[in-house]
Amino acid sequence: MSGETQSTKTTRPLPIPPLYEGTLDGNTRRFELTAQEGEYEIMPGTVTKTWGFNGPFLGPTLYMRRGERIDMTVHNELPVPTVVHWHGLHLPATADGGPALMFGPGESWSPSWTVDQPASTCWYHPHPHEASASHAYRGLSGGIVLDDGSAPIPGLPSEYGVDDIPLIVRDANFTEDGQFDLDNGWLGDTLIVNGITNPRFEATTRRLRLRILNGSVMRFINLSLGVPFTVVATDQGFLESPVEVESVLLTSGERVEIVVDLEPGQDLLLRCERVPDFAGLPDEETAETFRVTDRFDVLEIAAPSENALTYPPLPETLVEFVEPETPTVEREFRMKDMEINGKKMDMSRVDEVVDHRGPETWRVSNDNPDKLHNFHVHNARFLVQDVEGGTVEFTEGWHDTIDVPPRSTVTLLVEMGYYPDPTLAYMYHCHMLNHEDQGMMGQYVIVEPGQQPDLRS
Ligand SMILES: [Cu+2]
Repeated sequence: MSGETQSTKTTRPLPIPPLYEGTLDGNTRRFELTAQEGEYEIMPGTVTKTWGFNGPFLGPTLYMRRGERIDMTVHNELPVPTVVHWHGLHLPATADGGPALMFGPGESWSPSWTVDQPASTCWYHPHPHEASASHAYRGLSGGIVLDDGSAPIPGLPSEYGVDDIPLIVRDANFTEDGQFDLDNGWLGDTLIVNGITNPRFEATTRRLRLRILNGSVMRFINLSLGVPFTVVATDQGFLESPVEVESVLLTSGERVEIVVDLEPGQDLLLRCERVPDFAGLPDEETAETFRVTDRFDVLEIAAPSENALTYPPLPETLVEFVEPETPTVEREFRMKDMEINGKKMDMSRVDEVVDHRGPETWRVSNDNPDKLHNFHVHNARFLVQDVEGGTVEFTEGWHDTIDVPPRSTVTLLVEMGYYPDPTLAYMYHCHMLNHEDQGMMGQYVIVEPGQQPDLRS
């Protein structure tokens, strides 16, 4: 688990999920995904029964471009109902993949939407009612590279699989015969990157852009390289300016894009280190139950050769920051004991109604002194405006998932996609998927001004 066995362990080349660009027909991009069972060698020499999209484990990285229409078809070849949520995308509720849209074995689901948001790294994973954790745990997740057609940023690596590398990082527990242990808690003692343990990436360039997703069901991952690196994007796209850091904490569901400069002859080791200050938990014992004291090797990065491609410096401004409007509506969300505002998820209940365009202020609290929670809003992006009572490590930029440390209140400026539909809800929830499955989730419905929600039954 910790790095002490590093010199003796066997590495394998980092698998790169295939980039799936779909089929372009005019302005429409068509994708077909099949959720299926399979087998995969996650650990060398051990065959594990897995689930994946268009393959045995994980899924392809989907490429989408702003302004295009997406025609998606998802086939369910699993033995159980599922549905797929496009985490980070702003789209109509009919396409969002909430639990009301579950479809059964042998059935298909064909949502469509128009891509209308800035460039970012998003992802997709199942969102079935009370079963999201087990679907994601078995391997149903994949990345989304969203391109907004802007001019390339000088010095920013962008060749997929060469210098622009997706990393899906997650943990798991295995039974003695090498199968996913679904009965032994959701925090595992094995770290998996792009589907395998102990990966190694042979760099051929002097700079890498790593698009990192914490695809864990529950685990917080605190990443460090032993050298400073540069954050260029959070969940919902580029920062206004690059930020140099020593480490970055991702709660489950969060993404970050980092730029790493490599020196010939100097291999690097991406590591998951202990989360500082027990992530806000009161003591080491509680911290151990959430496994934020664990340490793992994540990825060996082999240095490039002397004549490898070099890059110009990153610009001081990555994107122009457009100041959002002033919010006119304020809402409060208190997370405690697997409930939000004292209620567990009820698919027939509308918790919040949004009847306007423009941003809102959401004050999100974690009222459990001894439990970790984070918070994800579907069909939205938000800025962190204030944190009281705790520390959120990286507050710059646009997010869709954020740490809400014990006893803290995080104030967010939330911009939702405005797609009025009184019949279907969007979700907000703790993205520690076992908490979500236990009911720590609520529903909001977007309507025209004056309209009432009328959920389909
Ligand atoms: Cu939680």
